[in-house]
Amino acid sequence: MDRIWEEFLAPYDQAVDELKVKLKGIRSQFKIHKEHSPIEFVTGRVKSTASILDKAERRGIPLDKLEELQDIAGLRMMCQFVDDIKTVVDLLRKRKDFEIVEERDYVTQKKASGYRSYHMVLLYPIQTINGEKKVLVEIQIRTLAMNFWATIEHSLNYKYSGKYPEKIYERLQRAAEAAYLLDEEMSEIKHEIREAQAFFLKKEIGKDDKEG
Ligand code: 0O2
Ligand code: 0O2
Repeated sequence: MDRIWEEFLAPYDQAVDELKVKLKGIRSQFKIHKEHSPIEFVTGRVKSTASILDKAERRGIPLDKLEELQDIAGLRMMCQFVDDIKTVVDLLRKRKDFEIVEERDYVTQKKASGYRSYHMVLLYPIQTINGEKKVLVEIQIRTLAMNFWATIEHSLNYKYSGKYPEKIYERLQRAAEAAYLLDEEMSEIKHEIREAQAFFLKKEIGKDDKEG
């Protein structure tokens, strides 16, 4: 990679590295408190130079304005259940180490492709030898089912450059529906588990009262 790219991408690398530690730290804190973690796992990446140039061209963004792209630094937070997404969003809104500049809710308003995910765009400050520098970072928050669908669709998109044969398009739509139903089913099970736990807790308390 040439020096200009290296210099340009360094702050994004730093932002992704720092945020990965911080966001994974949220999961660890839930674990320490023996509570259900709304975060299953976290991944992060800096966009490749080829993808940056590609997106800038599609958007008509000149080379001296590349920092306008919101997802050069990108993180993904995967959740087990749909309502964990809201918990994560609320946790991020309370943080003081970055500013949220935009939110896009594709969970309640899925994209025409079938894509579902909650996007947050942050202005994240990094400390450099030349002082503070703020960079845009995109965080995608989604369930494991949403992630499965998006990962498969993303690779197919590469193959067909977004122009799917009718059959594949229909299957992707059906797969998106199946992923949605899977999330619904899992939410139901989660509810059942909580009810069962509450029931047993009540029974235990009742037993203690009689014995005591
Ligand atoms: P643990 O204890 O394994 O959960 P790194 O820089 O090494 O921290 P990197 O390079 O970002 O991580 O790796 P990647 O592939 O982005 O994955 C980050 C974390 O997500 C890793 O966990 C993976 O194990 C986990 N991960 C990736 N894909 C899946 C998946 O499909 N399901 C689950 N459950 N986890 C996945 P850690 O941080 O090593 O910790
Ligand atoms: P990457 O690194 O390949 O994932 P645009 O980027 O023009 O589509 P916008 O408004 O800039 O749109 O941002 P949007 O749609 O909120 O988020 C863009 C990112 O969300 C994409 O990044 C994908 O990661 C993800 N995404 C959005 N729509 C879809 C979809 O239909 N299928 C899948 N699989 N992912 C989607 P990039 O640019 O693809 O980068």
